[in-house]
Amino acid sequence: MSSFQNRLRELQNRQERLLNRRNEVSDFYNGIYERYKYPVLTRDHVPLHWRFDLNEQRNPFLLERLGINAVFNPGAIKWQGKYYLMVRVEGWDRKSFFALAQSDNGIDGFRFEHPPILLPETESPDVNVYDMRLTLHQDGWIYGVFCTERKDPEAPEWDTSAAEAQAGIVRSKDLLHWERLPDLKTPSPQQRNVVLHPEFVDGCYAFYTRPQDSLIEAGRGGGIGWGLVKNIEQPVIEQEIIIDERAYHTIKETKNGEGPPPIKTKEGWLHLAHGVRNTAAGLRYVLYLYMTALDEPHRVIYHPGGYFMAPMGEERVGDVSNVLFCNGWIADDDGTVYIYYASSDTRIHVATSSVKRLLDYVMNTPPDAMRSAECVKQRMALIEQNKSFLKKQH
Ligand code: M1P
Repeated sequence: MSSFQNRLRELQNRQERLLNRRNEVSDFYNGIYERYKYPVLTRDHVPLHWRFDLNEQRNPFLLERLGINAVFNPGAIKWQGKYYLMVRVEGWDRKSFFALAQSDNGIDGFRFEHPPILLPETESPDVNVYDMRLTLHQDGWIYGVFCTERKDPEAPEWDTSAAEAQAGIVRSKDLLHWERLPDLKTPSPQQRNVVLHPEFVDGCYAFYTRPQDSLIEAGRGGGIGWGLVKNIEQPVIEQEIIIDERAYHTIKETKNGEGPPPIKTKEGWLHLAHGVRNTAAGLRYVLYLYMTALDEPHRVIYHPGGYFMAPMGEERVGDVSNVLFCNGWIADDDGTVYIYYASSDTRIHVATSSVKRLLDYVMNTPPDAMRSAECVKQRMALIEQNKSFLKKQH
């Protein structure tokens, strides 16, 4: 066997071991969710034939021709009994594309069984596309809302990083073939983290938005927004209101953004979002939950203080360190919730919980008291409540 063949065999075996590795609940405990020992997807899960030219004549050294830098920020959906992730796959060239990975149980065995998605374009070509949110809408379509980034047409020639982010929209009936609709128009100069609500509201399509002044800075864009669209084939939000504001000295001081489409529960719509604050080491992204009213999905009724999940251990390190980001979760028929989150823009993990536990968390965790003295009072109240229990134990 040639050294090309030996190396290839070794790579194939190594990848097969990775793809077949069973996942295990980790030692971490907070009662709210389980974390898992292994990421569900890394760049090493990407099929070898997407990266290497496997022809020995053309590629005698078995060089990786089109490498993959990272897989992260997937949309998620359970479809025909399988758990699907619409993964943001980023090449060595910094461009992202979408690819579907599927698993039978939602916690391991994720594989890319179809080639990358051929995303149709509008008359204004996308330079980069990423972070698709999948919504199975009441109208029967599966929608994918993603960020489309293009060079800012107003930027002077010397400025090679000014860009414009907007919400692109596609829809499908099978997750593989997608129809592109026009990009969403809103009153804001830029948009990211736009999510389609799964049900009609007042006969309209409803979107969670994140208005922003520039590519990185939310600026005057005050938080997670909301707006209605009459015609999804010409999607325009005329009026955008802020439903979950950024706030000083909180986990969402710098910016925030809606995660996946909310889960409908008997108590209200359960939302997962990310909050960002600045530190001496750069931006820190954590995840938080909140709940809105069933009849008014834009009206916040519960907002636990602090974060729900923050980067830990190896999650803290990656291409953009100190980041957890989530735009996909699945509420299963038995009430299990699979939360697919990415760490540090590098890899994808799963955490599991249940609708019941998440409701308990959201409805019974005190809100952010906003000042140290008030936070101490919250904690003293808890300590006080626990006194009688501790006495009984001794
Ligand atoms: O790098 C962290 C995240 O930054 C952006 O999120 P936001 O718009 O809230 O700043 C996104 O580009 C996201 O993809 C990325 O994970």
